[in-house]
Parts: sequence; structure tokens; C-alpha cells
Amino acid sequence: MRLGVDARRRPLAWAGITAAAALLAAAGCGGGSGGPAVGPPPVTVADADAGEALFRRNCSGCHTFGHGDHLGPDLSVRNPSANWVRNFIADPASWIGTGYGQRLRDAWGYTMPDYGLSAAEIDDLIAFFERQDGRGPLAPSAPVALDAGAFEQARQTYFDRCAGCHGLVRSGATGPDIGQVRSTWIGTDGLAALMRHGTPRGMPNFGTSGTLGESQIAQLAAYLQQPPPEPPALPMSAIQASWRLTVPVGARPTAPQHARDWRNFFGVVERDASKVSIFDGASRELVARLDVGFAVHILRSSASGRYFQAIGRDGLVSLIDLWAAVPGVVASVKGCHDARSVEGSRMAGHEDRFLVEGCYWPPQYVVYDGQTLEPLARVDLPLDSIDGATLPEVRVASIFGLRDQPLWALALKESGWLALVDYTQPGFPIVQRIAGERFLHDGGWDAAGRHLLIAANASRRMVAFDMQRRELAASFETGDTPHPGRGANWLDPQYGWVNVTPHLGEPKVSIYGADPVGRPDVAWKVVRELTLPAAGSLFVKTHPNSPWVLFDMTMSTTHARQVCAYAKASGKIDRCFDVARAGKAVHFEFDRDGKQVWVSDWASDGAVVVLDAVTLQEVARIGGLVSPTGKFNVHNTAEEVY
Ligand code: DHE
Repeated sequence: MRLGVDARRRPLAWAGITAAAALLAAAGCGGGSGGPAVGPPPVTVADADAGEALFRRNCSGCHTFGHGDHLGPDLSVRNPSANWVRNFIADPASWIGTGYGQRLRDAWGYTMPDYGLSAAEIDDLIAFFERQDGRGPLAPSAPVALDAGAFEQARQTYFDRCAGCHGLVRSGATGPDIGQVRSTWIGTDGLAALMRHGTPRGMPNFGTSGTLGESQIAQLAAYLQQPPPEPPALPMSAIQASWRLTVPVGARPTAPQHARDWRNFFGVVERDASKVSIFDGASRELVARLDVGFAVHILRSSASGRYFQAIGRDGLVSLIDLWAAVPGVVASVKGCHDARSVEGSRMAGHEDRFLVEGCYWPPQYVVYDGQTLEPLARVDLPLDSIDGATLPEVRVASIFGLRDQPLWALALKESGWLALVDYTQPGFPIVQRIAGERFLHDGGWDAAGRHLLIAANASRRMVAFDMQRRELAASFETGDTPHPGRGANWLDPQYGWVNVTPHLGEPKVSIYGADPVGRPDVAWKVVRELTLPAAGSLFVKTHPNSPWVLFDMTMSTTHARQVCAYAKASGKIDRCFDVARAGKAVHFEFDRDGKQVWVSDWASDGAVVVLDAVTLQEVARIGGLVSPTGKFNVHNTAEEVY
């Protein structure tokens, strides 16, 4: 039985005291292998059962006991000094730079989170370890039984929360493989602990953040240990049936029906409300709040800027006309069950003419009329990877509309291909594929608009595609899970035009040369590495008129409220400061002239924080927004200013 902390803390008998003395001796009274000065172990009666429960609940996401290393070491093999282990658990960060503590940091790449356990709880854990030493490997708890209803609930939760990173068939991408075999190895407790607490490498803390309840976590842990169900197809007939043309082209205005500067509008994604709010960038007044697809992901601007194109995670594309007296959705269509990106035709003479939606599921892309969203073609994706393997799942990640050729470039995540789709050819076929790296994710253009710079986050690399020559220009390592968003271009005083990526898996920023014509000596080479206060960065952004390059650390468990500003002139991080009050700071967007920058405070009752783009002082806070995430200024999005 678990005793109250105070009730349990009573003096040890003599045998216990000699055991504690032996531990102290083994630890050299200083903690075993160097480290901060520590006192003698507390004298307590520890509860191994309570320690086991704590281990299963908190620690088993990263550690096993006797089944091998996972995200952290197998704890059946640990520092022999219980006193060292005790002090390490109490304050993991303070052991960085010391012998054993630093070796752990070097081996595992991050510092163990501090769970804020009491001294009594830590004693319980140690008691459990010592008891388990004599018992052998710890078997995981059995998964809960799933009847048909619970299985369906778990399937839906997986789709809503997990499929984006791990894939619908769970073979992994931005997140690791969590198919049946690996999930069964991790076990019920480990899976639940990972969902509950997240990881320092970017897995969200769904449990402690309140996103998922304990019963949902238990269902998911059971679901993951079963084979994934066959996901459904979405044929052209169903896509056509979903098409809604609310305002035909003839009924739309031929000139803006309001006096506002619509090219400086901001579209703000309110993710969990499945809405987009449109603000006047100058006055910051709300112009419209519109229903779009489920858990809307991003907006893109049509080449002319007149239309916002919103993509929901349910694959619903919404076309928003900014010239209407009150901007509204003029057409919608659903070409995927699951999607993240959409892009219009950008070449001169083809502006706003076609639109492509890339699916996460099914493995297909769909081309629409750019003005009406009438479905024109549905094309299956090739399922072979650049290594020649046949994959169960290939998803369209980022999409880029070229300006000088009638092409879209589709980054095919799992397979590592960049597929070029020609929208002047009948059937909108893939006319060429360029091998990159697995798994392609997000990215943007270089300053010259010639190279596409895309993160292959599972390969720790950035990939540069030369779109003039239509070939791979370079692939170079940057770090653990690069995640640049659109990236950022600026003229470095020493290295010429550069671009940059932060990383999800480590607190590193890699700045690399990105001008193979002007500075071939440093092109596609990392020229500066910076350290952020924490890993978990999702986005970077700048504007030609801004002296700063801004980074968030959204997925960090310790610094999610902060953003950091890098000074282009000095080549240094100048400051990191709190922006979010209610939730996590995420994503940046400048206004058209680069005078202000908008940052989201991502929370259910969230806000957009407007900073002066020079002083970085807060000038306004637009509140009352439901989980604001991405923000898209019409001019900057249409002209791809970043
Ligand atoms: Fe995104 C861009 C995929 C989670 C906000 N995100 C992108 C792009 C891809 C992608 C492929 C590039 C599109 C392009 O340029 O054509 N995002 C994914 C995922 O697969 C992932 C990791 C998991 C998921 O389940 O969706 C994911 N994304 C998120 C979020 O959780 C974010 C922070 C908030 C949200 O909406 O859910 C988020 N992603 C964004 C934003 C961009 C983006 C704001 C556009 C950045 C820009 O400046 O253009």
C-alpha cells in the first residue's frame, strides 16, 4: 500500500543505515562520478510497489528495465551508486558537465526531464530498481481490451493526433515507426508514458497538456499494438460529390468591394476551431471569421493574391475571395481524407488558373480549376522510394508552384522524390522525378528563387534542388530533425546569401551558404551554428526590411513561451524573450513592409502578439483566438517573402 509521504518517513533500522553507508561509500560521498556536492541519502522506508507504479507511469516512455535501451538507457544497467541515481533524478540538469552525467548527455543527446519528484518518490523508485535487480526484466502491463466502439474511437484519435507525424500506416516519418511490432516492444506502459509526457525530441505531451485523457491514452496504447486498419480510398466520384461552388465566378466582383489594403491582410489559422480569421494588417481589425476544414493547417495565397486557399487536415480545400465586401468562402472541395498542403499555378499567364491538393492519404494528388475548385484530375502517387523499395504509404508534404515553368514541385515525404507535375499537359501528370533524401518535409526558395531548400528531417539533412536545371544540387547534414518552415533568406556580412534551419530534435540552428553563383565556396555548407536555449523549434522567419531572424521553440517542454532573435549584422543570437502568456509561442509572419511581426500565443484561449519588427517590443495583443497557429500575410505569401 502507498503510504503518505510523511507517514513513511521514519528512521531506518541499523541494517538500513549500514546499507545506506555502503551506498555513500560507493558514491565517494560526492555522487559516484563527479557532480554537484550532495548530501547523504535521506533516511526513509521506501515503497518498491509505489516506485514500480511511478516507473511505469513516468519513466517507461524512455527507459526499459531489462529489455534494452530505448530513448534512454535500460535501467537494469545503471550507475551502481544509488545515491548518484537519487541525486540525478532530483535535478538532472545540474549533472551536465560532470563525469557520469555528461556521459549520459553525450550518449543520449539530451538531458533527462526533471519530473519534480519528491525525495520520497525518488526513494520509491530506487527501491523498485533494487528489487527488480533480483527479479529480472519488467514485463509491460497488458493492453486494455478494445471492443468495436473503442477501436473506432482510438482509430479516430490516432488519425486526429498522431497520423501527421507517424503516418496512417504508422511506419513513421517526422515521428518514428510505431507499427505493431515496435509498439509491442515499447509496451503498454511505455506508449502511455510517451503520450502522457512527450519527449525532448518533439513528441507533444498530450496527457499532461490535457489534450488526451487517460482513457484515450490507454485505448491508443492498445490500438498501436494491433495491426493498422486498411485506410479508405477517395475516388474521383466522391471528390466530385464533395465540390461546392457557393459563389460562381460570374457573381464575384471584378474589383475589391472595400477600401482596405487587402494585400496587407493577414489570415490567421484558428486550428482547433477549424476557422480562419482575416485581419486588416494596418488597423488589426477583424475583417471576417470563416469556417474551413477540420483542424485547418495552412493558408496559401493565389499568385495574384486575391484568393486565400485554406487546407484542412480532413482534405477540405476552401477558396476565400478577399475582394468581396466581406471576404468569404466561394468554393470548397475535398480531395483527400488527410492533407497538409495546397498550391496554385504561378507561372505568368497561368496565375490563379489551377490548384493542386497533395494528400497525406490516400497517396494521390488532385488538380482543380483555380477559380471554381471543380475537380479536373486525380493522380495516384508512385509508391517506390529513391532506394527502390515499395512503400505502403507515400504522402505529399510541401508543394511549390514554379514561376518560370508550368510546374508544381511536390515533395513526396516517405519516398524522397521531388515530383514535377506539368499543369499544361492533359491529365496533369508527373513529368519528372528528382531523387532527394527520405523523408522530405517542409522548405522554401533561396533568395534567387532558383533552388528549393527542403528538410529531409528523418535523414538529418537539408536538400537543395536546382529547379532551373531540374536536378539535385546538394544534400548536406545539419542535425536532428531539421524543420525550417519556409526557411529565411538574408545577406550575411561574411558569407553572402544564406538560408537557415532550426531543429526539432536538438537546440541547434544551422545557417548555410545559399548562393552557388556568387559564393560557390560556401554554397550548401553550414557556415554558422547557433545554440538555442532548447530543442523543439518549428519555425524561423525574416523579412528583407528586418534586422532580425526569429526562431520559436514551440515543442520545447521548458522554453515554449520564448522566441529568440538572431541579429543579421552581428551573426549572434541577440536575445530570447517570453512572448506567449497562455500557451506556446509559434510561427512568425511579418506585415508587408516588415515593420511589425505577428507571433501566435498558441492556447485554447490564445492570441496573436504583434511585435515592433525593430525594437521587438510588444505593440498589440489580438486576443480571443482559439488555438492560433499559422499566420499568412497576403503580400508575403503570394510573393514568397521570407
Ligand atoms: Fe505543419 C507547414 C506538415 C504539424 C503549422 N506543415 C507544413 C508543411 C508540411 C507540414 C508538409 C509545408 C507545407 C507547404 O509548404 O506546402 N505539420 C505537418 C505535419 O505532418 C505535422 C508535423 C503533423 C500533423 O499532424 O500535421 C505538422 N504544423 C503542425 C502543427 O502542429 C502546427 C504547428 C500547427 C497546426 O496547424 O497544427 C503546424 N505547418 C504549420 C504552419 C506551416 C506548416 C504554420 C506553414 C509555415 C509557413 O510559414 O509557411
